[in-house]
Amino acid sequence: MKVVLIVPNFDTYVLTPQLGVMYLSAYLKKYGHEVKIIDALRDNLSDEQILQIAEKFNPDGIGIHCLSIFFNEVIKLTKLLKSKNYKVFIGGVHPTFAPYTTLKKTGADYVILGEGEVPLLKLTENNFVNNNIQGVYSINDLKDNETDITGQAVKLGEIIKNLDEIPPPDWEQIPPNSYPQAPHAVIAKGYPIGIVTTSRGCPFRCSFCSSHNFYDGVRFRSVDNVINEIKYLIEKFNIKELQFIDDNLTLKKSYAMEICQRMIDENIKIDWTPINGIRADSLDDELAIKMKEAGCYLLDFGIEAVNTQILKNIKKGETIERITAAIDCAHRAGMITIGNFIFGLPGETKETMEEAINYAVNSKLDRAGFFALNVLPGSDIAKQLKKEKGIEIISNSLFSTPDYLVCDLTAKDIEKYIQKAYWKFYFRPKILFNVLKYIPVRQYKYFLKVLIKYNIFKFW
Ligand code: B12
Ligand code: SF4
Repeated sequence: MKVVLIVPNFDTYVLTPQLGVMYLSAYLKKYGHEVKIIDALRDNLSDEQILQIAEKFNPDGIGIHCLSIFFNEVIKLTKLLKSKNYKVFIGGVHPTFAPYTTLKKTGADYVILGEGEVPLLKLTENNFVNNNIQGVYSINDLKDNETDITGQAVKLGEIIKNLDEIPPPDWEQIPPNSYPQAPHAVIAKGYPIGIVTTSRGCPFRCSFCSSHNFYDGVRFRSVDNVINEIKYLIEKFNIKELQFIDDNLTLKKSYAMEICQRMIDENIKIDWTPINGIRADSLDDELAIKMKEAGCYLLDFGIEAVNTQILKNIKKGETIERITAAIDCAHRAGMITIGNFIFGLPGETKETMEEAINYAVNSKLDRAGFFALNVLPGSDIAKQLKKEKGIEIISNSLFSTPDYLVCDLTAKDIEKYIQKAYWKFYFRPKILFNVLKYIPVRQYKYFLKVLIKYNIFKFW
């Protein structure tokens, strides 16, 4: 069978390879199917250009990757592809948590829920006819976003328990050096950048996040498997930076220590960072020093809130004292530290936002990100909004403004405090100098785009 997998185009300042579609491509190829990945975001393609490329490949089925933020683009693209009578299926986080709405609004043939490897292979091998494949639904199979037509809760696709059985992502199709600009977080030390995940899932239950509802627990790849992939990326694609995108690379200290030790022992010399952020729980001096020795130059912490009651409200399972201790460890080990805060969480007030700003300014953080709460489909906050107010969440704003209010503040209040936070944090000579020092000239355009998106030039 011939399958096209599409990463849609949308307005963003972040551009990195999508690991999910590369895994799907590699998995389908393992079973003898032909796959073409079209990254319309990287290539800035219009829907018509996507269609032209797809038509040339003459696929039997077309899959679209979908996050909530570009759901509107997915609607338009699917309608165009369906007008040409292609079999279209949509996968990723958004359809997983909003399957019925996705099918209804797009007119796609199927949504594929959860991890896509197994259900997509089954659907492909069945000539794109769904004979009760777990996690695959058409509009006729569903009653709403949570239940199927028989009243049963919708099921996610079958998973591959042993992650080592999934072949390495299909980097050949979208090599790291074809993503020269606007990487994750704008500031990176070296190019090209390789992206790796060592695990899938997260055992925590933060109420603003959907990860724990997408994955059932955590699975780790073997250390050998991860190390081989890193070596492959360096040898084959000459990557100069490595970004781990796990939900939490340091979840299991012994595992993180082993990855670092193997990088040291095998003389793998590369700058790297767990760019999605780590939790503070497992970071101590021993691990921080080992990470630094293995090449880690930056640690990003999901702090979210400073106020004890808010941390409890969001079920973060961490105290601000523990977070501060972890930042101190990273700082002592000589790594750049970033802290990310969310404004507008349940229980937020002007005082608690002020508390967070003061914490950030007085901490050892080198950089900080302040984001408005965006309620993500699949998160516990979204479920609560649905239950209490009947609101069906479509989250597609950019974290500079809240999309749904879950505290007693207005959107304007939250936006204002975000601007204030950025001003107070960054307009200090030492911090400003340190940030500018790390931005390569070619990234200035994107850096400016970020500042504008977050309204940093609007004065408090
Ligand atoms: C790495 C990451 C990033 C990176 C890389 C993004 C990229 N290019 O992929 C960066 C930092 C750039 C990023 C940015 C954003 N991200 Co992000 N990100 C993640 C993270 C931590 C891991 C994603 C990943 O690669 N997982 C590993 C791969 C293997 O899994 P996967 O992508 O989900 O793919 C599997 C399935 O989803 C499915 N699947 C996926 N696509 C398709 C397509 C088809 C046809 C099929 C059948 C199946 C299928 O099969 C895949 C293999 O099993 C997730 C959280 C998480 N744990 O998933 C958040 C997450 C996906 N991001 C999220 C968000 C909100 C964003 C932003 C919108 C933030 C912003 N406002 O700027 C942007 C969007 C930018 C973009 N270009 O997509 C949310 C999405 C929520 C939602 N409902 O859509 C998540 C879930 C985090 C969360 N808070 O809950 N992100
Ligand atoms: S925010 Fe991080 S720690 Fe919390 S549930 Fe999501 S991935 Fe896990």
